[in-house]
Amino acid sequence: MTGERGGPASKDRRRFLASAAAGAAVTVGAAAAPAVAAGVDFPKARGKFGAGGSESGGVSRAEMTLHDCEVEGQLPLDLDGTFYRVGPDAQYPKPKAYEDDIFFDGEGHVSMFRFRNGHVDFTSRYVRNDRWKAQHAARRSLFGYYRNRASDDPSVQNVRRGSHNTHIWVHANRLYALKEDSPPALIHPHTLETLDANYTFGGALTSQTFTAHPKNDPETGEMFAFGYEAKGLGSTDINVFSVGRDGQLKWSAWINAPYCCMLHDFAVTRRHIAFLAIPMAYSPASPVHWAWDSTKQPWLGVMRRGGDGKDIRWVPGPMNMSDHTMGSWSDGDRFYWDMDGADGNRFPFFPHLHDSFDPVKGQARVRRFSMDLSKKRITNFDMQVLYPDVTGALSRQDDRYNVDPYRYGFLVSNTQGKGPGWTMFDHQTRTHRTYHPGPDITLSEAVFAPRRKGAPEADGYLMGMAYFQKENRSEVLVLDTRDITAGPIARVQLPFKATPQIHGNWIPADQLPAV
Ligand code: V55
Ligand code: FE
Repeated sequence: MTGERGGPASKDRRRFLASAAAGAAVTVGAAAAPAVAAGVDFPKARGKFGAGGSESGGVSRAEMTLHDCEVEGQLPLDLDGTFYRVGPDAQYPKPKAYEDDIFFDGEGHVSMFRFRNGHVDFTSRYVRNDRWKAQHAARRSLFGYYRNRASDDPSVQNVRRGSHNTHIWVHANRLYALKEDSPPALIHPHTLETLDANYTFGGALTSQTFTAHPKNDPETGEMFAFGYEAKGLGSTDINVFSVGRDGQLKWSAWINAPYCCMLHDFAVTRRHIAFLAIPMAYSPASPVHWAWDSTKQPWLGVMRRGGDGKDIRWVPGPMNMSDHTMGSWSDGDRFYWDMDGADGNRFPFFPHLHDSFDPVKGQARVRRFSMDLSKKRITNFDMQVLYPDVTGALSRQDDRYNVDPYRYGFLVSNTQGKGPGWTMFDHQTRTHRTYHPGPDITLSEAVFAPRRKGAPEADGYLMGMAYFQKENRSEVLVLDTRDITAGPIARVQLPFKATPQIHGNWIPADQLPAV
């Protein structure tokens, strides 16, 4: 997560672990309701949950409706669809004992920019899940550390803690808000009203969890997704499944990870499905569920798509922390998967079990993972850095190519001396171009919008949020992919700072139900 964030939190990891362990031991007492209700007073110190430095640049909390945003430049009149985005936007400050909780634990706040006839309407709403409702009624934070049930207030021990703060996805005319520890929340695509905060496909979903990174197959109309820790926190069980065009659960298989770790994204091709286990592993000693365990090895697991999962081959390989898929494909029995990834932990806010955070090892580059499944014996997976000169995060592609060979990818990059940028890669020529917005402007994830239905791969627009630090407000910048270095063709302006963002998506109007 680079995006709209400040520098890395400068927290003492050991102290964090130690105080967290102590905090966990006194959880129940510490969380008892105060005699005097605390006011809504977010900490000011950078690095504290909800404060200016907790990786997010603070909180927004305001649910907004803005009819007809100011637009500078020329928006194509036929650009018809919605740019959705979501991120953790702390609903309430945490109790003192949990102030060092991480940005990833904020409540999901969804926003949308509806583009039509050269006009753009903006709406933002929190996901009204069980957690949000409980805290709304109590007027305070009731949930402790990220994915740590033991730190929750006694009054919410049986309340779902899913925050739905990571990604939004559209399939079969439905809009989902996603968090990898919970089933999806079903959201109304035009009002952002929460329709079902625990959507289980009519009870058919057996996994307790659902990834934030599904993939759509445009040919079969299926959505592929998975849940990890699918049988409960700490479990190695993975449920991988597809949902048909009709919105019904279609195919399901169960596999096991080599150890319980963060399986944030995955790969789906026409023939294969793959997972990368990384040493961001479950640790009961960590207050925030995960810890970087340098004694563990990454493993790549590849299985046949549509099978029962028994054929999965887990193979070890070089140390890395890769999490976001740029693209993946199969060429016969050969499987290829591009991700942005680093040589070590890239999230300084998760504790280390055996070493300490290394900012050099935390720098990510685009890597290509591959496995030749025709071989009887495979001793290790292959990993190659494709563009050594570009560091960045939040890989994306033209999502119409999720399961097919692809040529173009996008990244939020960072260039020494030039600051943040959006980089577009052409894997065929192994070249790249970068748009740099200039000083004091930070960029969120860039998403791709096809120029029109059936446009060639990556022909269209690249858009995303830019935060203008000096003016403390945000804009959606719209670039033409024919030359992103030319700068925005249009700027959709908000007179305020946008809600924090993890991921977003452009959804063409023909994939949404009529208003
Ligand atoms: C990520 C983000 C999350 C999370 C786990 O980008 C992984 C990775 C915003 O929450 O819970
Ligand atoms: Fe993600």
